[in-house]
Amino acid sequence: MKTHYRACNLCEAICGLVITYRHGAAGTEIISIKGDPDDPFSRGHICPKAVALKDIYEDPNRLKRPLKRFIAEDGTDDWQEIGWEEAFDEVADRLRQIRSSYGANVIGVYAGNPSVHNSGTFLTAPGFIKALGTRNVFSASSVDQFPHHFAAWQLFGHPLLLPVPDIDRTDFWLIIGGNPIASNGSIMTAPDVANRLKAIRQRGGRVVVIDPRRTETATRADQHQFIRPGTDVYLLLAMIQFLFAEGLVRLGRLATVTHEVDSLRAAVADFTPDVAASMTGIPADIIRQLTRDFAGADRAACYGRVGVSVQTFGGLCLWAINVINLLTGNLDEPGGMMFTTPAIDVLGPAKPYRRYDRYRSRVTNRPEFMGELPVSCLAAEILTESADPDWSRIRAMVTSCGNPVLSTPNGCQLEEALGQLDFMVSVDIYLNETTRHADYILPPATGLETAHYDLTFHALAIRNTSRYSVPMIDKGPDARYDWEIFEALRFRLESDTYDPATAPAPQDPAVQLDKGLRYGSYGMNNGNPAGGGLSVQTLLEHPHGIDLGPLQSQLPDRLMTETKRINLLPVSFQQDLHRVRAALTAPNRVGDELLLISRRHLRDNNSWLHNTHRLVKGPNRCTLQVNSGDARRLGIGQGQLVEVRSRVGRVVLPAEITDDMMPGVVCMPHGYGHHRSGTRLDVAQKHAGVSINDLTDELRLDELTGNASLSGVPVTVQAVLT
Ligand SMILES: Nc1nc2c(c(=O)[nH]1)N[C@H]1C(S)=C(S)[C@@H](COP(=O)(O)OP(=O)(O)OC[C@H]3O[C@@H](n4cnc5c(=O)[nH]c(N)nc54)[C@H](O)[C@@H]3O)O[C@H]1N2
Ligand SMILES: Nc1nc2c(c(=O)[nH]1)N[C@H]1C(S)=C(S)[C@@H](COP(=O)(O)OP(=O)(O)OC[C@H]3O[C@@H](n4cnc5c(=O)[nH]c(N)nc54)[C@H](O)[C@@H]3O)O[C@H]1N2
Ligand code: SF4
Ligand SMILES: [Mo]
Repeated sequence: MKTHYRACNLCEAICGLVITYRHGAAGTEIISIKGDPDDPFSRGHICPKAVALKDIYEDPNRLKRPLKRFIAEDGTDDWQEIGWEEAFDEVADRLRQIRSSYGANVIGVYAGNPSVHNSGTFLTAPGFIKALGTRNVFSASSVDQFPHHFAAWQLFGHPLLLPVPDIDRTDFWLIIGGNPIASNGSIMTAPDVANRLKAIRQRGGRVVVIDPRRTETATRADQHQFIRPGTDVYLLLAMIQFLFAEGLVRLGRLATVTHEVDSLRAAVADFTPDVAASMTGIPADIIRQLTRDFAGADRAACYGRVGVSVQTFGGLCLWAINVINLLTGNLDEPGGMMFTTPAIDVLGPAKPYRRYDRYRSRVTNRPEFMGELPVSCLAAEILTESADPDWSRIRAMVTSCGNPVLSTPNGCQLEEALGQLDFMVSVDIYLNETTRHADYILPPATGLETAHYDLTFHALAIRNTSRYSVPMIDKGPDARYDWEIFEALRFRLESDTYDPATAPAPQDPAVQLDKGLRYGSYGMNNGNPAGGGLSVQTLLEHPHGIDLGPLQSQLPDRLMTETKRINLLPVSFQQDLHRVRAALTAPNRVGDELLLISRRHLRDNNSWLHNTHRLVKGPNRCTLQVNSGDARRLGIGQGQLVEVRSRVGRVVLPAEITDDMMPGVVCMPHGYGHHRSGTRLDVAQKHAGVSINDLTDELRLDELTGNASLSGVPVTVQAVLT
């Protein structure tokens, strides 16, 4: 029996694992997967998803060789396995052909969430996309954290300069629109968040949760307030207004680099707690008390996540959250919101960031941000013909690590659009609701078969840490790593005379990672002595990972704004306040409408871990949670099937009556809807559920950032009479 140590790459918590296994005649047998008590960061914690690494490895549905679509004799579509070189040649040929006939922009790209959980993809997919030369790049970022990036860019000068809550040292953790007990934390890598949260309370601190649902996190907090979905901006503006009105502003150390304080005070003057109360449903006295408590705490962190990001005022919400931390002296201070000093810094050298509005989406005229267009616009870009031959519709798609049919708004529309493409290729390990539309699927080695360094999540962690994982299982000669796939395609796209016999072999990402470590803040080649300094070799000698200490204050030096100062009220946010004012007079709800929000469950991972029996067994989790008062009014019984309708679609699912829901709000998980035909997901199909994104609306988005507004979708709910 052998033992292997690695970091789990399934979610942002990057827990250390101890895996025991043995090699036998029938291949590798994984005996156990447990938390690694010697990992200084995760301290032995794991969640039930970790065992999925075994299930994915063993899953008979997981693809291992390229699949090509063909038309069978009976006229139906079918798939055949082909060789890798053949697949690379054919895919690259088709992409080149399409590009030379219509221009590069007719090729669309969608990169999904695991792109940031795989260092091979993270390092090589951008080079491939650049070689395609298209502007039509989309990703899961615009159904998730675009507002975080936008606010970070505007305030601190770079979209990736994201502050994280220093929860191990805080006395007051205000959580708005996040449920870390279920999600294990996001834009806050904090393994074992439950014990870290408990520790705050044990040392006399407070945890307050603002959420339309009494979540698993809310029940562990000192205080929970329901909030009407999509209205957080009023709460946050009122907190800023009240901080000024009560003289609670303490800029502290950052006062000298912070400007436009008076403009901010004037801009928020009319957003009082009373105004906020009428919009949010939170009593004004509670807003005042919350603001006083937050400002009065020695060390406080106001943290917002998906719930405040995927809404109509997501950009303003994230801006306001940063502003509240700044005004109360909690930005860049221990126990507040801090920046990491990662071992490998992905931000690059300080230079003005200009990747915004360099071009716009053709049909919807939305500005580019970080080299991407909002994914809410993708279906329209495929479906809308253009008279302009230079600006054709998207005719081909490349997807990688993504399942946008289930994860982006109006999934049915996107599904229809994907069906109208001339060509599609997916880099993915499953034949699922999205990749079934492809002509070729290229499945990389994954999980236990790969080496891994968490470039993204070490950079967003609540402590500075570093850890490198080597493959546990040899992928075998028939498989390819993700970086081999992207590099093989890039080489072919870049050169007209590509010849595999003479072409260079793709470079193993370990080389780049080693360089990043060696020349990084703790690197061997960066003034840190050999032995003490980091390199891939040092990390190999420390298989449980290395703790590099608590987060350090680093402003103003770290600021990447051109002025090296923080403008509290950038023009973009100031202008967007007009939208907030206009919405004040719009009705909260019309007639019988309820507002739909999403939820995560500890045993789900977006859309893609439903093919493991261990994670889907038990009671059906794909239910519509409804408050008991609403259920009574609508004549809905516990477990009864209900029909939910929105502007874009309808779904039918069982009701779950619970007073954990705010009255007027209903809730569904996302990532279900596996009833769609043509997939190879034997287990998931038996636990199909329905997709919330057949209800979410591609026309609802945050005008400022282009992020989808998935929260607070107006729906009607009706009992299905059987
Ligand atoms: N209504 C609603 N919708 C939401 C959300 C919500 O809260 N509510 N959340 C949004 C958020 S935050 C996100 S991030 C998105 C996620 O949206 P997506 O990223 O589009 O969806 P996932 O379900 O994460 O899909 C992951 C895909 O990657 C594949 N995969 C897994 N491992 C690998 C690998 O190693 N290599 C490759 N190449 N592929 C792999 C899986 O098979 C799957 O197809 O969903 C968003 N959609
Ligand atoms: N188990 C599990 N873990 C995951 C994932 C998963 O699918 N399953 N997905 C991963 C991904 S991709 C991400 S991005 C992270 C997300 O991590 P989190 O942000 O912690 O994710 P959620 O659990 O969706 O929490 C969002 C909360 O916002 C609330 N909410 C909805 N609308 C509003 C609103 O208008 N205002 C306020 N104040 N709250 C609102 C919801 O009720 C919910 O409790 O989780 C990651 N971890
Ligand atoms: S919390 Fe996340 S990183 Fe930790 S074991 Fe679970 S899925 Fe893996
Ligand atoms: Mo996400």
